[in-house]
Amino acid sequence: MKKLLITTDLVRPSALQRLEQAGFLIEQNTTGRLLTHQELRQRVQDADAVLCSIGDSIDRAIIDAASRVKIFANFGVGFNNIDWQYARSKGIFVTNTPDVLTDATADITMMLILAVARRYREAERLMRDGKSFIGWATLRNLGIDLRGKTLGIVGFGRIGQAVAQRAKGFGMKILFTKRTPLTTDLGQQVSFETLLQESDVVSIHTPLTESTRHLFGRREFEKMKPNAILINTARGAIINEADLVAALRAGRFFGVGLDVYEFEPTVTAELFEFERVVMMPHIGAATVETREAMSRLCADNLIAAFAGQTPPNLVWQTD
Ligand code: 8YV
Repeated sequence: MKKLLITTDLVRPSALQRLEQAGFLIEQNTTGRLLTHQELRQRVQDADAVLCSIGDSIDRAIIDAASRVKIFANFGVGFNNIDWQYARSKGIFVTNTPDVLTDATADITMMLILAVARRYREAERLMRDGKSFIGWATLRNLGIDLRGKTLGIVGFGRIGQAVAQRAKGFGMKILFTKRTPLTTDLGQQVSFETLLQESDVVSIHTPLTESTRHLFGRREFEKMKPNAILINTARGAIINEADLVAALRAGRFFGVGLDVYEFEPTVTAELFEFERVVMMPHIGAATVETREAMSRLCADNLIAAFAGQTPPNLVWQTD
């Protein structure tokens, strides 16, 4: 029997069943929380495979302890939580779940853009407080139109492009940054500087790497239009949250929409002070269909690894 440690409760029953049928003996984390580093280190010792989530830090200490592990199958497209170069150097497969969550994440990005632009939170609160419909206050609830506005997409991979497709339907002009040159009908490739200066809405869709950590801080906020909207559905640490709070306090931004946080699962408390900040609990990929598909991909990768095949979603083959 090959022992599979599953650290997360996100995996759907259909995939669990498939894995059992494929001969995996499943040990699931049933604590209802993330495993601590120490618990993880202990539990990987007798595992042959690990299905982990982006909340697990798979660092050198974990990889060294995982002497029998053949594959870390990450439940997520992002894999900044895994020292994959080190794992690879030790002959361990590392896989992720690309493509299947592109639409769900692009959808939630549009949801955040619309929620901030139309001041959804304030309007909703007025309703619940019974303070709406007390006459039409002309200046109350005034949002901004998306048509004719410029959306700057930082990182133009699968999710960035899916956001561009949606935003074009809303009549937005698209600017984007990307490491490699790209000519496309979806929008215009520009420098990061130009994107910051010209966008009414800036949306982040780049992976978290050493070069994108704190890509957004005080200097970048100052270059943006003072009334811009900032959206992050990628990784929290791409934004320096202390600088974000300072910029919000200084009255910058029409509003901010966040699905991810620098110190996840902890949320910087000051962010709750601002009515103009719309926050979601990292639910970009949280739809029934997407979770099902992510579970399926994890199972595909695990099963392939033990069938003498190359798993289909090796992270070092990511474009
Ligand atoms: C997932 C994510 O919900 O896929 C990713 O990279 O950040 C999320 O949308 C997460 O993977 C759950 O582990």
